[in-house]
Amino acid sequence: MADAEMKGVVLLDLWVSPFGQRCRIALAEKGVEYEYREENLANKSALLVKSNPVHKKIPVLLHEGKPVCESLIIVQYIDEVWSDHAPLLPADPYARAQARFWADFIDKKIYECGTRLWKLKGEAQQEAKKEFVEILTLLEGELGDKKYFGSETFGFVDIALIPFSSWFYTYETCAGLSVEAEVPKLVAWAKRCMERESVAKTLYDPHKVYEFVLFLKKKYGVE
Ligand SMILES: N[C@@H](CCC(=O)N[C@@H](CS)C(=O)NCC(=O)O)C(=O)O
Ligand SMILES: *[C@@H]1O[C@H](CO)[C@@H](O)[C@H](O)[C@H]1NC(C)=O
Repeated sequence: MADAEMKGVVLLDLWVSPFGQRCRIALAEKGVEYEYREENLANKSALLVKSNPVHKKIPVLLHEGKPVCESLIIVQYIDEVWSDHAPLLPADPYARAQARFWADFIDKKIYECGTRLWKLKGEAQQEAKKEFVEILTLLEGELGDKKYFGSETFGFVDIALIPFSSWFYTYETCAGLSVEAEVPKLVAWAKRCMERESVAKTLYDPHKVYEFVLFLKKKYGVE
């Protein structure tokens, strides 16, 4: 392994990945310096394959040569290692369990349902749309009138969800949906998150994300 990988922090990532963006936001919140390495998923680096032999997916965080995989696990690892900065997870065990529950809910639901919104057509797409609104409504209910999911402080659940906000435009355009009309409080929360430097400098223009999805549509032969 090269010297740079044995020392410090390296992130194997892909610009548009909401999973990778979670890690970038967490590293920025903690003020960690790291080397960002863009992967080409059509031709993965030997380091990626060696570091994540099970899934062979980005993101991977290399800390002093040791790989950590899976974005939510990486964010929790970052929280534990750089514990001298403001915590991302609450201290109370019950509150931690709740935060993990919602992050897990986001993981199980948003990406998969969102993918159906741009990949499918007709009735299947309508079904996905109904489900997507239900998912967002549940999340909006959990947010309630709080500033962030972690009440006054930006934290774990916010980090799990916010990268998907730059995909909302794509979902809306592909499926004929207005996220703001359905869940206005959630959209207001996303705007609040965007005021944080860690988020603003990590997320991409929703139109750029849409262009990327158009490229994916071509690749998968979706109309
Ligand atoms: N559950 C994983 C998901 C990561 C993931 O889906 N990564 C995608 C890019 S967004 C990937 O590397 N795909 C490459 C492949 O499947 O070959 C996480 O949270 O880190
Ligand atoms: C894949 O990447 C390797 C190393 O970065 C390079 O040498 C090789 O030519 C690439 N293969 C293709 C098919 O692009």
